[in-house]
Amino acid sequence: MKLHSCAAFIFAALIALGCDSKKDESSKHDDHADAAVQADDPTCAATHEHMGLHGDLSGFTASAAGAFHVKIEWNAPLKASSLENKATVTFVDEHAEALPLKLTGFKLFMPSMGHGSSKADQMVLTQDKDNANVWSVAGIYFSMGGAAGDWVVDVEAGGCGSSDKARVSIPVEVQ
Ligand SMILES: [Cu+2]
Repeated sequence: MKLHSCAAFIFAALIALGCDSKKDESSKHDDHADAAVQADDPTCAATHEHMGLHGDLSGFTASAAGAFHVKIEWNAPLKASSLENKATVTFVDEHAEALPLKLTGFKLFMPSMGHGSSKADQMVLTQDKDNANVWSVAGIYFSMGGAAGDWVVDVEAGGCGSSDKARVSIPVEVQ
């Protein structure tokens, strides 16, 4: 299932720790962080370290099962029959908090014609060193031009042993 299962697991772990005898608050927080990281995938634990910072979801697309929200920012202008196109992919949760995920799929598709990229194998996906929720995608090849909205990207990403997907429209022309 989704990231929620991870959240539930961590929550249970925190409750268990909460039954321990009262010590000073700071050491208790340390215990919680260690337990969360050891008990599960670090990417899952990380989603709980930023609670309370609610940001802006405008520009993001919700995934099919609600596991993440994704935004794709494009270099401009986009050009057909070129490998120079690049994009930046950002994942956040429903509170617009950074959500570290592994980007496992970035598939161009043109729904009106039923085809994708003819050089999809040229793409390079790279996770940002400092922001685990941000990926850069290079070598994006559009087989043909299109008006804004003609092309979409089927994004797939995972964490916590699960994955989810989102179809993101490309809101600019491919020349
Ligand atoms: Cu086409």
